[in-house]
Amino acid sequence: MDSLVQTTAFQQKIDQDLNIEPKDHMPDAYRSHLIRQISQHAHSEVIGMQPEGNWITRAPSLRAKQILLAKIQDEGGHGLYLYSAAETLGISREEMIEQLHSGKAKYSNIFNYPTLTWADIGAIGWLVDGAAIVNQVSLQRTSFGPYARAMVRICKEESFHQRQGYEIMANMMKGTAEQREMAQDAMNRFWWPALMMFGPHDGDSPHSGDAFLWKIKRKSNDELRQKFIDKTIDQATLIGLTVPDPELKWNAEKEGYDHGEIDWDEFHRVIRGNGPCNKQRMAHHVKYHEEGAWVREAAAAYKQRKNEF
Ligand code: FAQ
Repeated sequence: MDSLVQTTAFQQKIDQDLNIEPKDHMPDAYRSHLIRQISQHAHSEVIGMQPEGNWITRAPSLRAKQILLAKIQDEGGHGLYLYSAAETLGISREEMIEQLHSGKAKYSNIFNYPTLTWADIGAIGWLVDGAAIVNQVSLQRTSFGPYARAMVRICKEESFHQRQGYEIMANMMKGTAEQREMAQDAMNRFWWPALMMFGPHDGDSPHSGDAFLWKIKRKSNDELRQKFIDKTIDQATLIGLTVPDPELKWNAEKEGYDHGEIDWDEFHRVIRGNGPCNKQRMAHHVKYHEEGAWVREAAAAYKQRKNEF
């Protein structure tokens, strides 16, 4: 049970914009809030390797294949930093994976959509990494030290990812009519799910109250979504892509775009497990996790033996 003195000291630290470190006192609710968010973030990075992995063998050139391989490997690395950051809060990697497999822990809605063409790899890099960066730049100032520090490196890598995705889209838009159509189709399918990545509107976001009190979140779901929309529209226009939202309109007063209504039924359907690829993503993760058991056992045995000498 937290004493009043400890809780006050914790909140004072937060109010002074000081980082909370793993050995510092923290309320149980802060700890569990972070475990939920960081582990879900880690799962997203790792599950996010699957839709892109689908195109490694079919990348259109050796250069494209090398870049895609490096990007996917980066995403695996991001998952590892994030699992490590969550472990400092007292949960084991095994427990986090168990929560993922049982459905207790979520991962980002976006990775439950299929990658049907090469242009989808462009759309993922440009839109999905682009949305992830907007969110993660703000998380560099989150109050928990290990999470904030992981974000600094992750953001640097994500910005390469965003550019490689944009390069794919820009090249396709300079190509044949069929390639342009493919790029537009990818944009049409990924735009709305990318907006959903920022989570429900502020008034419908149950975790935001605590997240702001504890400075886990520095900007709200809607603020970040707006930032992403405003910066992405110019990029789309520049290469000739149309944003699939007829209600999109510049609002001079707020100096940002107004947009059409997001389909929240679709969002909830997908995050509850009923998106186009949820079952496939999880079955794949479970299969390779089970097949990899011998690697984990060997690594643990090696570590134990090393400690004995
Ligand atoms: N998907 O009260 P809030 C990437 C859930 S990394 C699924 O607003 P919160 C890199 C939420 O968990 C992308 N579920 O929650 C990459 C909660 O349910 P719960 C991942 C979502 O936590 C690129 C409920 O709705 N990034 O893409 C989503 O305050 C390419 C109520 O929501 C992060 O995870 C969603 N989109 O705000 C990798 C960033 N949104 O937990 C590979 C860190 C909400 O009670 C390839 N996370 N929910 O069961 C965050 O910033 C926050 O957790 C939010 C949600 C903003 C996602």
